Amino acid sequence: MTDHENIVVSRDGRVATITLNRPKALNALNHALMTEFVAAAEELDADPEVGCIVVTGSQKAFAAGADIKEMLEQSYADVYVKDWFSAWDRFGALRTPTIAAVSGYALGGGCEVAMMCDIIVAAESAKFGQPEINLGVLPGMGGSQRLTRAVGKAKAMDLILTGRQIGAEEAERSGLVARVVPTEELLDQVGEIASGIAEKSLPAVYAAKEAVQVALESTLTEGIRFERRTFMAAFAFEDRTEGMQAFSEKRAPQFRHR
Ligand code: CO8
Repeated sequence: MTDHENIVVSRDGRVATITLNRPKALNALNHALMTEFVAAAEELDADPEVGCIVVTGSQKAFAAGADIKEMLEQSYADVYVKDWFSAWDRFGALRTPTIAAVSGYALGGGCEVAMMCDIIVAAESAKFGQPEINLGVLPGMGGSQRLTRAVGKAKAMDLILTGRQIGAEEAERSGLVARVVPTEELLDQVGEIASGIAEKSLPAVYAAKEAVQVALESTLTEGIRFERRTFMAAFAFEDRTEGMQAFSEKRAPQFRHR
């Protein structure tokens, strides 16, 4: 993997980790970081030897938002012509499962990147918020949409209109995060979740992820139809035969596609 200035990419078996690495700016997401991050994520996504991608930051900050100092310099024409930050959409569209391991601040764009991931695991120290309202703007990387889908209108309006931060416990209670773990155990516990996912059958994982995403973007009837057809299509996977055979023979499955 090539050298990066704003991220660190590491591999442990079938699990890849992208660590945001702009400590002086609390991992604020500038254009250079986005470009490196999305390119690295797409490269990992295209590698069938990678079964799960973990995204993390430092203990103090997952990411404190888009880079405010960089944004300050931009005009409307600048951001419109450059389609500012649209590359993040490509990260949200990866097929490989992604887990955000959040410690410290996940604010603004930081919270939005965490929400682009499939699962958020929060350290007890995590703080989530959409403080853009305090800068005279609103969320711009999907926060008003993904947060509302994750936690519902009441809490989304509360967070987006007041700009207040919530801790890990409130975030879990609200449905924003999947699990809360002791801060010092964050990376170990996320590593275990990630390697567990990475050992499953890759086509089944891709299909399951896609089905959940369809739930967020379709009617119930369309979603059920998509799920049923995809479930039936899974009968064509060799790994499905192996999975069911292994169960019948009381042994662990040896998936071929993983
Ligand atoms: N951008 C740029 N620099 C930042 C950012 C940021 N978002 N956050 C922190 N920093 C810098 C600080 O300026 C400081 O740098 P320096 O030492 O050079 O002054 C350094 O990081 C350390 O920060 P603090 O001294 O402020 O640390 P504290 O522990 O006192 O405070 C906070 C931590 C509470 C996280 C505080 O830094 C803060 O409030 N940060 C800003 C949070 C914020 O408002 N985030 C939202 C940004 S807007 C956004 O994300 C919109 C995304 C949509 C873009 C869509 C484009 C189309």
